[in-house]
Parts: sequence; C-alpha cells; structure tokens
Amino acid sequence: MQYALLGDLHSHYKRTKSVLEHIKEVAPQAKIIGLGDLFECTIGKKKAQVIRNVQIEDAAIIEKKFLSLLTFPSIIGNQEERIALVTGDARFLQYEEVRNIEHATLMHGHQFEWDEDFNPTFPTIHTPLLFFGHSHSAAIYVNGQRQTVPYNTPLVVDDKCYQINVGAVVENKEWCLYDSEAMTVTFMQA
Ligand SMILES: [Mn+2]
Repeated sequence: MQYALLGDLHSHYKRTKSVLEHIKEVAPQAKIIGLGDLFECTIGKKKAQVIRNVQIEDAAIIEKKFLSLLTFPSIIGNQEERIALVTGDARFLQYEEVRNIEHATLMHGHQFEWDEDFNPTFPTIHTPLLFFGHSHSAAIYVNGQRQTVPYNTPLVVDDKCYQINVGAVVENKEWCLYDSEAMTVTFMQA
C-alpha cells in the first residue's frame, strides 16, 4: 500500500493545494495522512500560557477554502494543541497523538526532546519506521546519524530502522511517499 505523508501545513492554502495536486498526479492511489500542524496558531507560546476563551478567528488562521482541502485524517501537532488551549475549542483535539500504519509509527515531533541545534531524541516505538514533522526540515536518521535526503529517488528501507522527517508543506511544499510493499520512502517536493 502507498501512503502520502504530509505535515506542517500551517494553514497555508496555496502550498497545501500544490502538494495535494502533486500527490494526485504522482500517487493517486496513495492514502493521505497528515502529520500535524495543519493549522497556524497566531498566539505565541508565552501568551498561550495565560490567555483563555479567545475567539477562534483571533487565535488561528482558519479559512474555508483551506478547510475544504482537509479531506484526509491527521495526527495532532502543537499548533492544534495551542489553538485548543487558548480557545477551548475541542475540535482541535479530535486528532490522535500517535497513529500506526504498516511497519511505521506517525507522530508530530513536538512529542520528542529537541536540543538547541534542533536534533531530536526519538521515543521508543514498536515499529522499524518513524515518520514525523515539526522542525520543517526534511531528514533521515539511521542509528542516530542524520543522512542526506535524496529527492525523487526511492530510498529502500527494507526492515531497517529509520526515523524520517517528511519536511514541511508551508515552507518547501515537501511530502513523503511511503510504499509498504516495496518498502521504500521517496521524498517529494511539489
Ligand atoms: Mn510543529
């Protein structure tokens, strides 16, 4: 089965639309799953600790045309959590924290530890593959070592352990195609 994994959309209509069109073009049969931060919260981390009951339009960028693109399931990101916190709107908590697909775990990276150089420490998971987003930087980690990301070339993962940052829709229109039969991961850019 093929999966199209995309994260860090941050309410960006145009780039999300381009990515979804690219997916439709190159992998029309792929199951699309979001990796969190679908929306952009307009209230900063500090302020979010103290303010509550904010109107949704004052806490997030929510456009109807953007919402119409969100026809796929997603896991939760820190943006959704913050929007829910400051508005009290539970719709933003409808997303799962973790999702498992064939041989792979999906998580938004805010659930990991990150050092000051944005190097993540990965949690213990029970699948060989981990797909995540959050830092807006496409990356592959094998045995804790970061490797160069190949674009448009299937990376054969077989049954080895890889942690894969699929990159960001909002900045680079990036996404990943994961083929669970061929056991390959292909980094894509729309
Ligand atoms: Mn994030």
